Amino acid sequence: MTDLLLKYFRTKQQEVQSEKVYDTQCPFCSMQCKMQLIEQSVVSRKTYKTIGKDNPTSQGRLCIKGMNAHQHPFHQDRVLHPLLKVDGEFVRISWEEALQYIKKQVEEIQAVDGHEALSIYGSASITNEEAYILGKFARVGLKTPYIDYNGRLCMSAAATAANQTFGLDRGLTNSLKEIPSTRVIILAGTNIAECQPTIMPYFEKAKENGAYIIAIDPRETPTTQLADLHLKVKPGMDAALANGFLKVIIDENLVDEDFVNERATGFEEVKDYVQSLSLDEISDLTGVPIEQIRTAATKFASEESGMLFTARGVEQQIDGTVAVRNFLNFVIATGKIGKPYSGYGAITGQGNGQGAREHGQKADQLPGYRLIENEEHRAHVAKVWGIDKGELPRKGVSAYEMFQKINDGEITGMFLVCSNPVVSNPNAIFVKEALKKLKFLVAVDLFVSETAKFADLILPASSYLEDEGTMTNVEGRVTLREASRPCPGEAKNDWQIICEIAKVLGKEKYFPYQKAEDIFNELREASRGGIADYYGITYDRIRKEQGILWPCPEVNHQGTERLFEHSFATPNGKAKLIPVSNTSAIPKEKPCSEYPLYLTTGRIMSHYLTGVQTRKSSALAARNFESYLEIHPETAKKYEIDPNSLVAVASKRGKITVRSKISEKIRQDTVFVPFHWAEEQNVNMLVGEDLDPTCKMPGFKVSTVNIRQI
Ligand SMILES: Nc1nc2c(c(=O)[nH]1)N[C@H]1C(S)=C(S)[C@@H](COP(=O)(O)OP(=O)(O)OC[C@H]3O[C@@H](n4cnc5c(=O)[nH]c(N)nc54)[C@H](O)[C@@H]3O)O[C@H]1N2
Ligand SMILES: Nc1nc2c(c(=O)[nH]1)N[C@H]1C(S)=C(S)[C@@H](COP(=O)(O)OP(=O)(O)OC[C@H]3O[C@@H](n4cnc5c(=O)[nH]c(N)nc54)[C@H](O)[C@@H]3O)O[C@H]1N2
Ligand code: SF4
Ligand SMILES: [Mo]
Repeated sequence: MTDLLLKYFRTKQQEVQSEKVYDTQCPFCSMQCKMQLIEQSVVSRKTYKTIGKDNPTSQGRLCIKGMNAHQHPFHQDRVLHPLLKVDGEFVRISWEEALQYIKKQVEEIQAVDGHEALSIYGSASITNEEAYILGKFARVGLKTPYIDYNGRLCMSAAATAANQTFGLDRGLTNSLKEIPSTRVIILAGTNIAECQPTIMPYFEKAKENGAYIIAIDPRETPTTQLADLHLKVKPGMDAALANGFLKVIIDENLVDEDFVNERATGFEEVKDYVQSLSLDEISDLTGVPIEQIRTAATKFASEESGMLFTARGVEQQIDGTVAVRNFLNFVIATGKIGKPYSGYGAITGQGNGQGAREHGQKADQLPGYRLIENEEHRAHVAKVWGIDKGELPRKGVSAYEMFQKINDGEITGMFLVCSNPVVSNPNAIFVKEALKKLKFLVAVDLFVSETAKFADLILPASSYLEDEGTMTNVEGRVTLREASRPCPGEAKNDWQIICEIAKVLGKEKYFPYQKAEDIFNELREASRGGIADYYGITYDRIRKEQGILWPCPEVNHQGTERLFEHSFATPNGKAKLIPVSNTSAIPKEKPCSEYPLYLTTGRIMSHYLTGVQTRKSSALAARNFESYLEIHPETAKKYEIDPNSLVAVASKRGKITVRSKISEKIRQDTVFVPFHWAEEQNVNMLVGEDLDPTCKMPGFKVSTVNIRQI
């Protein structure tokens, strides 16, 4: 090619090359990192990349999931049109046909099975506006009590514990910027390094500043590597471990008596119970040496400031509520809350894990963290919604219990929005069989997920790039994600879809919104005066102030960075302690001759939840393309498992096949399998159906299994 020709092409390329930058927010975890999508048009092709953008929470950082987040929305498997199942195959239909089909099915079910036969299964990955109208649609549009969401499997234990102890549940009691100045940190059952990677610098700074870090996890992880002390607890034994901590500080006179007397009730009962226990017994139960229990407890109690964090390791247990409460007993007994650099945090999981549990898609809740069984709360919300409070249904049941009701024939129709329960619920084989019994299942999703496959109708949803709305991040900071792109094909925003369904059902007067902000403004009113009060927050303020931490009751209120400085949110203003037994009310599975090993489950850095999105991302899928079994070398030897070999892992409920990954990082009595894969690698086929009696959290973190090399 001549120089002249080359020059011609170069100029031509420069001519058509353009770059557009869109502000957005990561669709994945609770950090809600702000980022920018950069679209470059080169000749006839568009390319995309994602970079971080400065903000008070993630400070411009991104992890590998954020950097590759744009890959799944552009994937060729995106659902772009409504799909109706005809003779077992999905066929494209128009929106008009889809809506008429829904109308017919809903009316038929309501006539034959009653209003309570319809249900909604929502999500904490949708915006506050969407969570809010999903709750309203269930109660006003469908008149059913049956709505719950995937956050039940996620934050419910910590939320219940915080509500009971403090009278208020906001994941972190302090903003993240206090972490670097604290003196001692306990990380209990949280793997922040892989699950909220951009939070790590706050903890690394704390360490540089001399903080002592204690991790509690049955496995060594990139998070426990940061710790000065790692308590390799036996799965499911956190409540007992916290009793050990309490016992040590009571025996060694390290209780903050002034704080306890002034700010709490119930300590004497805790003290009486704990004094009846022995550290030997606790050490036996937990598998943690007495010396380590003592060091952890005395360090935390004797320093000037301290922060304790829990996540799903402690919470996803059938005693999750009380396990968290016992750590809260310890935080209060040591006076480490309500003051600078001291506090508690349940590290939120999903992008809107915080906001989606505040505005009414939980079975027992109304917006603003109001309760559906409280007459005053009902009256407030009914007024905002323009209905009589007697018309509001009562409380429904939890996520997993809805599948039990489906199985029993009580629920015959379901709207599923932004979740994949066939992979994420415990006892997955049962869930799948139950779903097949539904007369009518609509799945609103980006893809034909493992659950959407069972749907009668799939509706194409918008991705984070196409949907505007607020997301409340890990700090309790209400952030605004702007839409960057138009919806592809005939996809629509989740809130639009709900409004259109409401309209064909003749309920349009309750759903008159033109844009997400209209919904937010109603949400502000509905939450006004409630616990999670968003009234003072507006889109304009969020844009100007880079997010606002709730509660924010007035438009001139600056938001709340640190909670409980003067009092707790309980009726008497005091934190409420309760004694927690070493062992749960419902016995957890114990290793036996047939199922000799503990199985615990969780996450890895490169994949997200059931993997529907990240398995569609070439860059992320390339890092980990299949599931695995983490197993100690001694255990592998005992069960004759070779490295990188296929292993059948079975519990009394089912069997999966995964590849062995031999590692000294895990306890010898425990194996670990991540839950990001489906079908024959769906680890939830092994997990049991017992639920925490209070919050209905499944016991994802403890099952018992046997293993066999294939
Ligand atoms: N990469 C990635 N990041 C994510 C997600 C993801 O899927 N992938 N999901 C997001 C969501 S929704 C959530 S909820 C969060 C979850 O965040 P985390 O709760 O931090 O994640 P997990 O891996 O489920 O569990 C944390 C740790 O608990 C440990 N553990 C297991 N059993 C026990 C036990 O009995 N006691 C104690 N103390 N520890 C135990 C596990 O070994 C694991 O290291 O992450 C969010 N971020
Ligand atoms: N064994 C085990 N099981 C667990 C856990 C565990 O630690 N161990 N953790 C539990 C936890 S903490 C959680 S949070 C749950 C999560 O469980 P799920 O809610 O089932 O998880 P996702 O994979 O996020 O499912 C989201 C679905 O919505 C689609 N989607 C994404 N964005 C949108 C959107 O904007 N609109 C719509 N309509 N659809 C969208 C995705 O394609 C995907 O199919 O899993 C729980 N299950
Ligand atoms: S996955 Fe979480 S930490 Fe990673 S970029 Fe997204 S929001 Fe940030
Ligand atoms: Mo979660």
